[in-house]
Amino acid sequence: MDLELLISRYIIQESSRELAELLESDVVIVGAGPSGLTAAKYLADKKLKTVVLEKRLSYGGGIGGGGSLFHKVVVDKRVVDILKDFDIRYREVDERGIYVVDTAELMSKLAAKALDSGAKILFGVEVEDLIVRENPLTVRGVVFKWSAISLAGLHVDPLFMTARAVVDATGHEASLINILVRKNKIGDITVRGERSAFAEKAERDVVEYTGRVVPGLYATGMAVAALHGLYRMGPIFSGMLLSGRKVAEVIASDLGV
Ligand code: 48F
Repeated sequence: MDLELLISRYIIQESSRELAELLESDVVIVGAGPSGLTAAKYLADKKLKTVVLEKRLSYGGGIGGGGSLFHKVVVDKRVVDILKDFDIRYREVDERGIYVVDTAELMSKLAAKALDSGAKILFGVEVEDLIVRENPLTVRGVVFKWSAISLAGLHVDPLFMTARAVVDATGHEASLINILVRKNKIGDITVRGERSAFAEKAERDVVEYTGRVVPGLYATGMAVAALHGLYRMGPIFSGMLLSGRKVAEVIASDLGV
């Protein structure tokens, strides 16, 4: 048998088999940035079937850009336990509890530990809508297609993936929350858009406001800042990691695990 045939057969067979299983997940996280990847590990640790859908062909979101392309980002002492959970090395640079981490190490280890814990990460998948039910408005999953389809400008119907919890980890875009509000005419939720820089307050508030948006839909990371009109913090990432861990805790509690 030709090797070319085997290559194609096993890629399609194994991907389809796994994808079919993931269509009924416990948690779908949209966006493989720092908050989404952190949430994925802690949710998978709870044995929840967790999948991260990322529209690009790589994980890390805004981490790779570091601070204006410098290859380090800052974290503070509040996340030392999270860095240890992920085996991420850090260097203390200031006695006020300021540390720096390497961007390549941060993004790869967040992803590696999420995968080790059992989460799946699928690249090139764009979420373009939500599955909803009414009274009360509840999110039951996502509507997705391969990113290449939208990049090519093709009109192709998408597919569905159901979940007990969907997480908007799409960053500044807050894609899912914007879709929820725009397509379902929700009067009482407004995406306020993030404010100018006030790093210290932003770092605290983004964690405090992390949580459930409507039943079935949760927000983490900069999507929280966009929703609630919070300040921006720039390339300090403690808030993102703490927000990811918090959303995992909220979901685990809501799902009773
Ligand atoms: O932007 P991103 O890194 O989100 P985050 O976890 O972290 C924000 C920080 O990186 C930084 C910051 C904090 O200091 O300000 O910006 O909140 O990652 C979001 C990911 O979601 C993907 C996008 O490609 C990125 O990798 N994404 C966005 N919309 C969709 C999506 C979508 N509709 N479907 C799939 N993936």
